[in-house]
Amino acid sequence: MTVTAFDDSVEISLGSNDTKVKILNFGATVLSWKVAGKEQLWVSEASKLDGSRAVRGGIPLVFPRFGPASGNHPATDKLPQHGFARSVHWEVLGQVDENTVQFGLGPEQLPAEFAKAWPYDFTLIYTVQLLEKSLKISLDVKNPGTQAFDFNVLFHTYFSVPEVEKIKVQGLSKLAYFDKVASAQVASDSSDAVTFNQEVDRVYKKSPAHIEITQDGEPLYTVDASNLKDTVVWNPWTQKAEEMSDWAPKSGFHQMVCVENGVVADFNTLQPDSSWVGGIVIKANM
Ligand code: TA6
Repeated sequence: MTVTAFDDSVEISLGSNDTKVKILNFGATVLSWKVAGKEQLWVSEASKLDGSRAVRGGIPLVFPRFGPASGNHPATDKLPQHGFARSVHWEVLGQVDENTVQFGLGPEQLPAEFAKAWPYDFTLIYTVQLLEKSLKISLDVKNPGTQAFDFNVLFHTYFSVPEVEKIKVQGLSKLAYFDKVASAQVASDSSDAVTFNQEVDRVYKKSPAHIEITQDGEPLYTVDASNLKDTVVWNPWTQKAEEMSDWAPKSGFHQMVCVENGVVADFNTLQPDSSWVGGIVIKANM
């Protein structure tokens, strides 16, 4: 096990078999997760990696708001889509143990526009642990201030897949979801899995903690969430991929699926002198 700190990132390596994870200090974004030399995450070839905008791919962190301004949440409506966490430089707090590193974020690291838009005292501790075939990530949100604040949080994971049209996301069947493509609430997902032959953008409220991404009946990935009650499933498909300037290759939506765990359907409210922690364990079934 080795942990190497670079100017712009930290890498945890399990050594000989090329199992490693690279986390950019910018956004504390997991940029690459290799298991036995095989990349598990999708990153756009046109993604900015210079801090000029959020990474398009990997595992961006959504905080403190999910989605665009809604007009009905003044405390976060002045923030950009998906909040600021993925678009600011985090502090590398250091190595917790041989395969675990931590990043921190507080008001002092926010650009003035974000600090003004969301003027709360907060501390975020982001922990990434690399195991043989899985990645364990958690976020600890602390409120050291005197004002309660609301927040959304989402681990916006872009999984790499051979061909999304052969993929099933299982564990969400029969559940209600909000279909962002149709802007409609769907009472129950009648199919036994989410499949992909068009744009999919769904928010499942109060979803199970265990989700599987399968191909031909075999799990490619399993996702286990803790203290994250909602799941987002997204594939932009052709038109949205065309519209995103940082999406390349344009056909790349065939090689990815986003299965994202968080608290997005409603806001968490964190009282002064309290904290909240949630996280995911994603496992590559190689
Ligand atoms: O998580 C799915 C989603 O909310 C989609 O609606 C789409 O907007 C995606 O996030 C990407 O958002 P971004 O701000 O990264 O372009």
